[in-house]
Amino acid sequence: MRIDLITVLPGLVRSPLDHSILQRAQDKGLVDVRVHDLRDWGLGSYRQIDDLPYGGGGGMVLRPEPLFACIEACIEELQNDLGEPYDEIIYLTPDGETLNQPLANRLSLHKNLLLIAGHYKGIDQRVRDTFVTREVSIGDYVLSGGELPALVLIDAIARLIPGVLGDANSALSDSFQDGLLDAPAYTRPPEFRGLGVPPVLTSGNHEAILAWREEQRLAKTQQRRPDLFPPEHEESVE
Ligand code: 6GU
Repeated sequence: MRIDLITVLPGLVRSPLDHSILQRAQDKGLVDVRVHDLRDWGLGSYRQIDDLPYGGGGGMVLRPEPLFACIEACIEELQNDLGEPYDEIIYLTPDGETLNQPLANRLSLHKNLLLIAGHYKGIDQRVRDTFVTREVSIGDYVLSGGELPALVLIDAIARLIPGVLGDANSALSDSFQDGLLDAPAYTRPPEFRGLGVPPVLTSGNHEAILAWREEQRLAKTQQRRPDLFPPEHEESVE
């Protein structure tokens, strides 16, 4: 999958992309993330990218010219590299649809995504009207910019791409993947500071272990997330 990310803070997004699962996904050639600095398309000798909002109010708005130029350059570069268009151009914004597992699943099936991380008071509406095909929020709280949400979205998508995770099954057994929270996990030692491990897990009885985990998942979901209960299995890919 090819993911282009437009940001005014390229340094902020670099480190998470260069570690752990996301790094491995890129090293394996399964995900190709390219970060584009909007400032490169800024206006004049000050490379201006933002301005005061028409109609007043606080904060700054990203101007349309640098974003139009950057987005059009990305579209052209993708066409030159792969001969393909973006499947989605996604603007990260608190007023977008809330990210959940079914949406991550759906987006992970695409080949080419362009993500736009806004900043300040947002971006000029004409950019949204012209290019953006989907607007995504990562939850009902306000962050300072779209960079962290873009990284959250990239992580949620990349780990679903076949071959990215070591264990082919582990993405499927995640909390939320089938609408239930995950069961408790234990590892060695079997006793630590007087704290034991549920005997079933060391019993060697695989059927009993599966039954125990299912029981734990149901109980935890009912207790912590009654809004998810009963789980809607049909919704997992949509
Ligand atoms: Cl996508 N952007 C910002 N600035 N804040 C958020 C968000 C996005 N999602 C939740 N809060």
